Amino acid sequence: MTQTTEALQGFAKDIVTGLRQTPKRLPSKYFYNAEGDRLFQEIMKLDEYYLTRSEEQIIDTFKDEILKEFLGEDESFRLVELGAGDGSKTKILLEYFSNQQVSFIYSPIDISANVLVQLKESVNRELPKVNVQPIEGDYFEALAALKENHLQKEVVMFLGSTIGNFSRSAGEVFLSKLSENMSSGDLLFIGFDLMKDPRKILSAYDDSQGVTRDFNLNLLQRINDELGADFDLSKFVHYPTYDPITGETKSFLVSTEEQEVRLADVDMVFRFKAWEPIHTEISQKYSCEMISATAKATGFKVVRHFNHAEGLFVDSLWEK
Ligand code: AVI
Repeated sequence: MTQTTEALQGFAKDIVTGLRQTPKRLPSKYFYNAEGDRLFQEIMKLDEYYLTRSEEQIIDTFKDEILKEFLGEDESFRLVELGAGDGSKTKILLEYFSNQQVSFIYSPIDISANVLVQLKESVNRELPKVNVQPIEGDYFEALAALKENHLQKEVVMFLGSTIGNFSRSAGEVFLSKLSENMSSGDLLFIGFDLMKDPRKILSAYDDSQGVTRDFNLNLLQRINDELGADFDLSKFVHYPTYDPITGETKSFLVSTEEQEVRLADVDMVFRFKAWEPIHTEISQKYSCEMISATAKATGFKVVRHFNHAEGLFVDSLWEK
């Protein structure tokens, strides 16, 4: 019997809701199953994907100035990281702070206990002097709990241009909620990918080895695996676009022919016209003016921008 969308939960509900929309869309947060995580690690090593290397360069170049800004007049702080992943960029800072005998606590927040256990183990192994206090749960709930028991300045880090995976308006809603859950004087250290040569941006999302294509298509494979669907991956093409006016990079999977796809577990069939797209991801690029306007609109004041040497990326420091 066909289920109503209301009766479905979580993954199934989001997928069905997205495929029922016109144009069809799928949430990019579902890229990150085990295979998606592996492919994203591969993407970060690609020549064309300049984002990770650029941010690493900023953090490494400015680590002493970043520390001065984080400390300000205070003697200690809590470094709260949203979505740390394997923490490779963060470890540059953790190592430097630890060598400088700074008093700080590192609190990565993640919804996955498994991610936190692995991260804590690797930081303990590589940097045994760092005091790691992971927090499992939703970002805003975790920040609200810290705010209630505010013992020292919090420095929230949101690296990697993850904010770019929200549209500008959704990003503003997210950052406003973040600001509501921080105290006056707390800091936000946030990575933005900058607008630049459109061809450079586009090739970062359309690499020559096809890793980003596989990353995008893996979402259909995940729906096959988890919802008993019969997407034929060879009948969809990966198609990224970049709009140099708005700074939006969008990724699509385009159906190469008219076809039907059945999601057996929810007993639903979705029809695709020839060349009908599914919008799977947004990767918003910013100008410095857009970053400042975003800070202002969401309850923050820009302290300073840490710029990449060739202007590819910026880590921006904001104060609540
Ligand atoms: C995680 N996020 C910032 C990446 C980005 O650049 O938007 C995800 C990604 N999508 C395709 N390549 C990388």
